[in-house]
Amino acid sequence: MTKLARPVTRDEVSAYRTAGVVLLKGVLDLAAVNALRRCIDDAVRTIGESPSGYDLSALTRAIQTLDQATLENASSGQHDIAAIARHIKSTGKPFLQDGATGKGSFILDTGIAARLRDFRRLVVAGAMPEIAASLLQSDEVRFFGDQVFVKEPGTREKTAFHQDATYFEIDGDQCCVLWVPVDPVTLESGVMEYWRGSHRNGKLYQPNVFVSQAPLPGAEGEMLPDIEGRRDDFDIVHFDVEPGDVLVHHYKTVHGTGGNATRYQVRRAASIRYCGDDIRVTQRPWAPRQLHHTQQLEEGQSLSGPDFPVVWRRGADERAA
Ligand SMILES: O=C(O)CCC(=O)C(=O)O
Repeated sequence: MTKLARPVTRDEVSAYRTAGVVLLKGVLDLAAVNALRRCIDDAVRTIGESPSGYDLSALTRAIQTLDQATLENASSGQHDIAAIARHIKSTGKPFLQDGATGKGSFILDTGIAARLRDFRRLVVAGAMPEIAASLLQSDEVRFFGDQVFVKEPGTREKTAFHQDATYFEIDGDQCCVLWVPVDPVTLESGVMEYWRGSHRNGKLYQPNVFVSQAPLPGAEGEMLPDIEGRRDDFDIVHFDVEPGDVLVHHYKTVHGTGGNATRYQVRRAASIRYCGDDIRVTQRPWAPRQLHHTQQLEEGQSLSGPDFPVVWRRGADERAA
């Protein structure tokens, strides 16, 4: 029995392959959207318990406004704010902010499925695995990981253009990222923008710290071109979305978002990643540590074990045609 509100069409599969991104309108039902919204709100409410939760706006403000002594004192056990500040300053790359009031926060958390049971149930047993299966065309689909991204009204911080692949310690073609909004989102409130076709240019780009093009410490890869500064030189697309819609991109498609310049509209979304058969483990020592992972996989291995559960199997979970 399908859990989708409607099937994914052949045209949508071919758009995903060609453009590296596709908008699936109205593919989730109201119950799924409401359940995900509750989970995102829970994740934000309990962010203090997360080993990987950040208020990126507060971090940016601390770095921009405080002196070194204060930064040293502000370093919590969870995040070494002073080290992050020193690194960003040393690259000379500016923070990417737009004209919003600055009253809101950009909140980011990783690994919610490992700490919130309802969230895990949704990403492992809800409608999302079926979406991934339709697009990846794989015999098996495994859950790979998740983040939530919340931009409150008045959030200035953009999400710098980046490519997910070099944050992940995997290689291959069959990895897709579902960006699932639980609010209406437009360019003004920070919808995703994608460099269409960039998943096929054969490049692996240096990952950055999200609020700036400053690369992650020790990161290897090509330097991303200055998309923020020369937008017209790139085929950038965006899609306004509503709850029930899902945007899916290939993990090598370059993308980013603006701040949230609205006065009242919060922008909450979950980013949920799935892998297919051809994905293999590779070492990327600069990749953010996945503190919730319980196992260490070796270079070249397929994904396996409880961190990467099988969420869909051809035959067993396939919808009857
Ligand atoms: O929501 C955002 O601001 C960024 C999301 C993102 O980069 C992702 O889902 O891969």
